[in-house]
Amino acid sequence: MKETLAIFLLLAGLVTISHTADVTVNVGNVIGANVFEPATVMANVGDNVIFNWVSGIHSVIESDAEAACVKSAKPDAFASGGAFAAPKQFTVPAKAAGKTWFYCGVPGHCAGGMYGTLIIADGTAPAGGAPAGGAMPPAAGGAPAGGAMPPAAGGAPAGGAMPPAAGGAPAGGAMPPAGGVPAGGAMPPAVL
Ligand SMILES: [Cu+2]
Repeated sequence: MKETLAIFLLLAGLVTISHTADVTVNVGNVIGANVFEPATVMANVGDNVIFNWVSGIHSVIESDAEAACVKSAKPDAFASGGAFAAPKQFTVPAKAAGKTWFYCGVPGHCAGGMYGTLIIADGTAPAGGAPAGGAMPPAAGGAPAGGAMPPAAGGAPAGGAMPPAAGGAPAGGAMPPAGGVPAGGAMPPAVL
């Protein structure tokens, strides 16, 4: 029994250690906008917040308020140390629980909306639920990410015209009225 307890405690310890994660923030985006995505970043103490340059020329600087556009007065305020183009990564360890802010120091970018908020939870409750930042691998056998689905075997050719079903009405053709009453026409007097 003692061994079982020891193993349980060891596993519990491993689970706690493996709780830390990388949280990725895109700097610029695929359409070249001057943005951080997401603009509100959730992390836990012990996580690494990884700023990942996607487009443009940008920097990351900690500030003391949202949209302040001025470097934080904290002596250990984080900053990427200049403006960079992709590929570039800048990692900020999430050291203490709390809220801080960041912006891009390239002239005009912060004023144009390129700023964000970093919320660090103490780790006892997951921030935002899902594991922060981790990309879910596609399920085995699933569709390839971004790939085109091949037409199902026996299906209609993509973009092609469907042949009319055997015996069916020709596509676009007029259907004869069913049962006699012509659509929109006058009712013939009932035969007495
Ligand atoms: Cu920028």
